[in-house]
Amino acid sequence: MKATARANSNIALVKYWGKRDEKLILPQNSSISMTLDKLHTTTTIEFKEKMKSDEVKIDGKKIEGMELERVSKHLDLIRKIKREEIYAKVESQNNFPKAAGLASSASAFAALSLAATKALDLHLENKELSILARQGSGSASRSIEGGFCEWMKGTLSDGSDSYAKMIAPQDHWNELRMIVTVLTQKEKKIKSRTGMTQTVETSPLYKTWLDTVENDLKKVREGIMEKRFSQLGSVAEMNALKMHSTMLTTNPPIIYWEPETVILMKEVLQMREEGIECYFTIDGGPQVKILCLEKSVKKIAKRLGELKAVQKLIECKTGGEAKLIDEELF
Ligand code: 2P0
Repeated sequence: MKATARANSNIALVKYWGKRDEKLILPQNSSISMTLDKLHTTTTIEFKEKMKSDEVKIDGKKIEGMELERVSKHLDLIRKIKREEIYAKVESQNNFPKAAGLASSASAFAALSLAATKALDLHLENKELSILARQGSGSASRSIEGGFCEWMKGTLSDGSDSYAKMIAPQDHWNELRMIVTVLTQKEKKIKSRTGMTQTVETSPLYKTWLDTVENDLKKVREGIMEKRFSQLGSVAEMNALKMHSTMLTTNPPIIYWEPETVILMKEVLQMREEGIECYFTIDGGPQVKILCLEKSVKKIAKRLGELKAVQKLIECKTGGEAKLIDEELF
């Protein structure tokens, strides 16, 4: 009744922003992501007959309140499949700062879903695992499979057709890189979940987001499949800017950027003007992720290294699927 899983984080190239069903976590639009090989969550879980409730540690710290409730609710879904009321001890370790806009909930709920179902001897296919992970955190649906994934929004009200599938494998595009910059490690003030609801309800630009996202999906899918870097990068960058435009225009406004974020965005535009081809993307936090090809990594890293704003750089390639591992956290 014990298992350990490791799942990689993923960064969306066409973003998920807004739900049509908050309980089942069904999105307003489909999204496409790149799995990252260097950012991951490892989770060990053990179900024990004698426990009266779940006990969860994240990065060495016991969690309580709403955070614990969110994990327990997810485990309830798994207990329901198993039809057994049995609680668990969980330990989870991220190799990157939690809640800093590096998508920790994606890798976390993917690893938890895989480890918990294995520990209870439930053998779920990737599709079912993605549906399960989605209900913990939408973006987690895209961290079950590796490579490039598309989370199809689906149309059914029970969510059974809303899951992510791999559209290109890990080794599809070996030259592609995503450089993750860590600019500040402050925890963000507005959770994605709250931000999304507020955006759907109040941003006058949200309709434009939905009207244009299908075309972005088509272009990004094509950019990945045909390895057209300029197409992929420019559409992904514009998609991130459009998402942030919907955030900025909510009531009250949501600004995930810090001054350092803008410095980085401008640096990317400047490098591009000088012929170093790269594009940025930004999620629900201040960090900037830079999409580029292997041949430009050194030049870009040198430029970023000269900026005071940058605390850390993590050079990522496409990562693999979530998997069970032998190394246990306890
Ligand atoms: C994404 N983000 O596609 C988008 C872009 C942030 C910006 O998915 O409420 O933590 O748990 O479904 O998955 C972050 O949202 O939100 C996210 P919930 P989640 O990666």
